[in-house]
Amino acid sequence: MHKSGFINIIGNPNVGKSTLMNCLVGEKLSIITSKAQTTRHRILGIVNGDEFQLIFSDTPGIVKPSYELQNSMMDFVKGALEDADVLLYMIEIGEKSIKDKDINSKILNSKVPTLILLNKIDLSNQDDLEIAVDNWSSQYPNSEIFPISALNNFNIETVINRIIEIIPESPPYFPKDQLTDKPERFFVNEKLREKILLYYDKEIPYSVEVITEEFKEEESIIKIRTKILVERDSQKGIIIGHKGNALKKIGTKARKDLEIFFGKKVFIDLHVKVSKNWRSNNNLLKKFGYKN
Ligand SMILES: Nc1nc2c(ncn2[C@@H]2O[C@H](COP(=O)(O)OP(=O)(O)OP(=O)(O)O)[C@@H](O)[C@H]2O)c(=O)[nH]1
Ligand SMILES: [Mg+2]
Repeated sequence: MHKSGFINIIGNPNVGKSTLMNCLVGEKLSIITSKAQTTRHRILGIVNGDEFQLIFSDTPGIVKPSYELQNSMMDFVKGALEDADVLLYMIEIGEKSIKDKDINSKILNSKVPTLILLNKIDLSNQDDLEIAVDNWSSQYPNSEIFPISALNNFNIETVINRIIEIIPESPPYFPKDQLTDKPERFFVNEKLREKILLYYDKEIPYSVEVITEEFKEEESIIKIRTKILVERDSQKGIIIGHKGNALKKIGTKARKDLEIFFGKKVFIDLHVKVSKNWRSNNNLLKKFGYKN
């Protein structure tokens, strides 16, 4: 008997969805930073066993959209609420309730088995944890609550075993050696965006899009050409920095990570371009993979 299922991870920004995803898959598929709205796409991570295939979806954190890109991000979340075999609703210690009314009623009335994952318990203590678990179990009697630490790989095995029990009998949806639905270029873009989130402040990371235009794998090296888009001229100068030093720094950091990820030497040719208000431009959002 073979089982397969779509297991979708949703929750507020910064609760640790991507940390969980990488922990489950055992690869650095999703980028992780301490800034909210690190994840902008829906990313599949596939875990294969002899008798099961678990297709996890990492999704953007739930926000009230204030520009078109955020609308698209929320469409990824809505999609993930609709097509799950198992929903993983992630919360972090300290969170008391689900603030978004629509999502709250979806979770309350969900016909799909829902596991509430109470994350970051390494930051808590036994007493507070018990209070938190009681609070969530009484609010969501139809869901199961699992205290976890995605960062420390604590109690993750229990969650996986429960998921395997729940998912239906089905042949695999993807080839058994496939890890994700995203192409190699996507991971280049994301790695650069991770460095931009880490090394620039305020609006900069949120105004940036990264597009890899060329990815040429040769015998001993991968040659990559990538464009960093910003919304305004002033942001271009900030990204490049004095004598180009800021751009050089993130390029080098991204390259080193990508060499490990791809297991090969990498060369990146980086350019910065202004694309006025790309975050609100439907055609560009479509081109960048945020809309169908
Ligand atoms: N202490 C602690 N920190 C954690 C844990 N899991 C994640 N974090 C941290 O929380 C921050 C956010 O983690 P992410 O995995 O990027 O969170 P996310 O939910 O994917 O965030 P968005 O993509 O912005 O929605 C990072 O600094 C992680 O290191 C945990 O179990 N314990
Ligand atoms: Mg994330």
